[in-house]
Amino acid sequence: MSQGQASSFAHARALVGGWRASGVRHIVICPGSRSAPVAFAVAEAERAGLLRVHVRHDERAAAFLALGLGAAGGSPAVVVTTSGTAVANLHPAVWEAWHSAVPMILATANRPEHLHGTWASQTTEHQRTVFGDAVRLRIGLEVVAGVDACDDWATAAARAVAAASGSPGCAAVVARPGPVHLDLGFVEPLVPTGADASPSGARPLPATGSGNASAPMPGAATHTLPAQAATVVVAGDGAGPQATVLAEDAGWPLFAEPSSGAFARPGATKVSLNAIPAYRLLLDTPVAQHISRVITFGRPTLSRPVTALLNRPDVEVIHVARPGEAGPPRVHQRLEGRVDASETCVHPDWLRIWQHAGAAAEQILDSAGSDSAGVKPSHAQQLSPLRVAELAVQACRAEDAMVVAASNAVRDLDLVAHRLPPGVPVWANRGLAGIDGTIGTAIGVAVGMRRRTRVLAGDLAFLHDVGSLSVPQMERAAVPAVQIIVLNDDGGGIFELLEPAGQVPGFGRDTFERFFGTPHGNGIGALCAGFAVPHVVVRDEDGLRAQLARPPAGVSVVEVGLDRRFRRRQAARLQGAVRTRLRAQA
Ligand SMILES: Cc1ncc(C[n+]2csc(CCOP(=O)(O)OP(=O)(O)O)c2C)c(N)n1
Repeated sequence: MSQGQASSFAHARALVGGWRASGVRHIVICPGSRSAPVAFAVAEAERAGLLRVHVRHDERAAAFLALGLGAAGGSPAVVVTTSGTAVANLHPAVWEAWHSAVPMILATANRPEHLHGTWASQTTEHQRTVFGDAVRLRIGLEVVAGVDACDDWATAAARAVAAASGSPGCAAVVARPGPVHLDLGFVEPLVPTGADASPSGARPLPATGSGNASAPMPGAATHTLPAQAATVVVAGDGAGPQATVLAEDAGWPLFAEPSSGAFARPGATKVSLNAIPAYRLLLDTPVAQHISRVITFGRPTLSRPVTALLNRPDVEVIHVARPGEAGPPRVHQRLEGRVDASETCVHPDWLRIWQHAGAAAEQILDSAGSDSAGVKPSHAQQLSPLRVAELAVQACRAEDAMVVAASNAVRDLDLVAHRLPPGVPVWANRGLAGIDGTIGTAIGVAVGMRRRTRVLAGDLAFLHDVGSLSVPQMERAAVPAVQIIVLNDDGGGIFELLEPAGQVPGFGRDTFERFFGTPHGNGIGALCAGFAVPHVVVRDEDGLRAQLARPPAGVSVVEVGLDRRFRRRQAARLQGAVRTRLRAQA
């Protein structure tokens, strides 16, 4: 730290320079007065073409946009906010980033520490620690009159990038990608003055830490598992192709969640034959009784049948973890590093049995829209939700991306995701599986990956994040096509499949509707119109196909009307049909 004058703006400029030098490419900034020094420093960098800047009013939407940008790969995106409640609005995305290991930096402006807890406007003593233990690293910085700490701020910026990226040895609580909080105490003046040096006169940046933003590679250790006939590989969210390689090399069935990234080996042009279609429908059939060992990768939290499998007392669970990742609660062995099998599966029939079972389930799914399987949609709707997911998958090209909301959307996709071209990245906020932030995340993924992106979301997930449709006019042209397919069943369809929709003594359907089904009647088209977002309603397959074939530029919405009660009938009949077919084949 050197003595001498340096303004809030000079410190903010050093901070932004530190981020840039460490590989940050995207800044999401929300308007505010206390954060003005950073706004001007960011404006300067944007003007020089050094950063891509996104402006959002709603800090919750801003943070989910940053989450999507970080999920798209590469360096963390930075979210900049003013002080006070603005900061608390970042919290949902911070939790999601923590649990799904997405790099992200929260840069929150504040008043100097001596004003915290003094009733100074928009200032709280809780801001600096608001995220508790849910950040990998927290750094408080202060501008002190008469002190030039610009080098310290640039160094802190680099440390934040390293910690958010999961680089080891940078004082982060866990060496995994995740959120990092920089709380910035600024003093007046909050805008640049004539005394601030021009950018060309800015001092050279001090040497910065590692800007390596790639996910940490598993350690060098190699573990060899004894091949054993009754093993399956479960690839949860974020598992990656290591799961595919193990399943293929050992000849084991692979149960891959849609956001596992494990449908194909690296470089493969076809989906792995080990990936078992509709695996979750098979876990309630006799073939699953033989499973004695499960190897898990990533975060398998999507379906109850998989959770039940992992909790079966006769099943051994081995989790292949990334550094700092705990694994499922009931795990017999936790391995870090490379895992392979000692020999190929001694019973090749094991894989074949599962492949046949998967093919049978797939046939039933294919007929799910017809009378023959007894799972025809009601008269009120022409399309079943599964068919919508299937058509969305069919429309995807290898250059596209897909983002899927929590609740039924991701579970529908789970049954058809193996039909996506292997190059299509699928993102789901599975860290905490909230229905919030889907639209913001999707825009972030599309912008960060520069890919046309399809989004599958229920109506409540859509409404929850409708504010993310608010993209500043001058940024719209730079957003790739983000086509949001809203499965509108007027409420929470997933609850139709859960206990509250069953017989609950003393309570009837009216209670279910009021507290779980929660019909809202909101006009999705009218909301879209307010945001100048193109919107269409489709009623049949041809209509949906036509829309999927030519998504307009930028954000757009395709609304499909569905019957919520149909969910329960369809789920029961599908499961029943699969069980009956496999029993007949046994
Ligand atoms: C932020 C958040 N709030 C509440 C929930 C609980 N929740 C889970 S699913 C669901 C309903 C979702 O409805 P919708 O998005 O329309 O999808 P559907 O269930 O109809 O498929 C709710 C409220 C949640 N997961 N996340």
